[in-house]
Amino acid sequence: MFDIQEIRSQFSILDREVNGKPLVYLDNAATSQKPNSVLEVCHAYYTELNANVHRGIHTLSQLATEEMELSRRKIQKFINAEHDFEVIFTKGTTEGLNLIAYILTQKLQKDDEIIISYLEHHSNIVPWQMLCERTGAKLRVIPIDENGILQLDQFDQLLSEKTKVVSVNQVSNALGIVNPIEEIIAKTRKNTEAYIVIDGAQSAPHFNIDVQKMDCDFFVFSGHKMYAPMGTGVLYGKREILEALPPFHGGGEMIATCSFDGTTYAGLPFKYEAGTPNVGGNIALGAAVDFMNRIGHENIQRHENALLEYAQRQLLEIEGIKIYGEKAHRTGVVSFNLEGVGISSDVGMILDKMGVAVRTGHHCTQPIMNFFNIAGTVRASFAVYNTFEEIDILVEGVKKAKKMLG
Ligand code: C6P
Repeated sequence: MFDIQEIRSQFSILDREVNGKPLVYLDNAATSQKPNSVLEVCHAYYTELNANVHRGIHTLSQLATEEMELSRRKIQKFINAEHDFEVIFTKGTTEGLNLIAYILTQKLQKDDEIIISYLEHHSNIVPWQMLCERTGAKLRVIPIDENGILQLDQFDQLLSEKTKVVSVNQVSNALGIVNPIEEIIAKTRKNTEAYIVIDGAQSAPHFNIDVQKMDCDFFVFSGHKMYAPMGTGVLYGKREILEALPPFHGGGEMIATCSFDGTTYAGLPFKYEAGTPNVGGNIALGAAVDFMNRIGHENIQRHENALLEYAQRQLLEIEGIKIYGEKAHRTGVVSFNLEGVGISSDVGMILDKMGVAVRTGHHCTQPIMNFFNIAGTVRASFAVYNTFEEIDILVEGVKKAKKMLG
């Protein structure tokens, strides 16, 4: 039974008002709200358990370690990784992608190629540009058509024996487009020996993830976009690949032995988890996974897809509205502009006065904005606790903005 009011009752923040109006939170692609069960786990950690992990003989340290490792196993199940030590805690997608680009440095040479797509977040562009600077490799980009859909025939032409990395997102944050990663991965495997990296920042909150079925080498996502605290995230990597590659940060926890003559590294996952981790956050990420499992992926997806379809239908009734990626397969996001309204933030400010939180601007995807020759869009993005009534308020707000600005 999918009971939206019961789900909403788990998020205290949804009861608050903004500018004298009930909060309508539609900025979930930036970060989701956190259910009370997750907040309670954070509170309980700091009031009952707080200690450093993997270091102490004392009881609290051991209990904290057990809880964090339990959370790792929950995440392992959540993404269907083969081993729990293939789950590396990070502080988010950005750190995960930078980590991968850094540890691949020795694997790339001058004129090797890295393929990304036009739909990438800056986090999946800049670390690869930095890797190109370090190695002399070249960045290649899968183009999009006017609907924002990746041109896979062009991808075929980009693939060659020079391709050493293919890194794409499963869902675009700016447009919500679901990319055909199954096809991208199959083509890459067939034609190259490239490492395959999937940015799951916008898919993990919505989809059932199965990294073994997907057959990617790396999968990264952020906890804070899927009901967990800020500063949490996961890097999944295949065992044999992580074992063969060098560490990222050096420091405590990631060593087996350390002397002035040299250091040997710990096994997985600790080799990639230097320093004191975000113990409370990582435990709470496990609670966020529990929250999503209790509702069920199918229910989450069905509800969010219905919201998206409803929002798109209602918004398209407004004359002069343009929805980017309107004809593409999308999830969780509707991104639009109003004819004659040049600045998306003006619309965002009017919506904010009505209690509606959306994101405006380039959404850290300037290449997409340049492609459509715009400075930004208004982006409404959905989570499992959003309602059809909230979409009605959004649409009313957009109509009002059109009247005031158009
Ligand atoms: N997108 C958005 O409003 P971090 O900031 O490390 O948690 O995630 C970075 C990131 C990487 N890839 C994709 C596809 C993303 O959507 C994001 C974050 C947010 O769209 C904040 S810019």
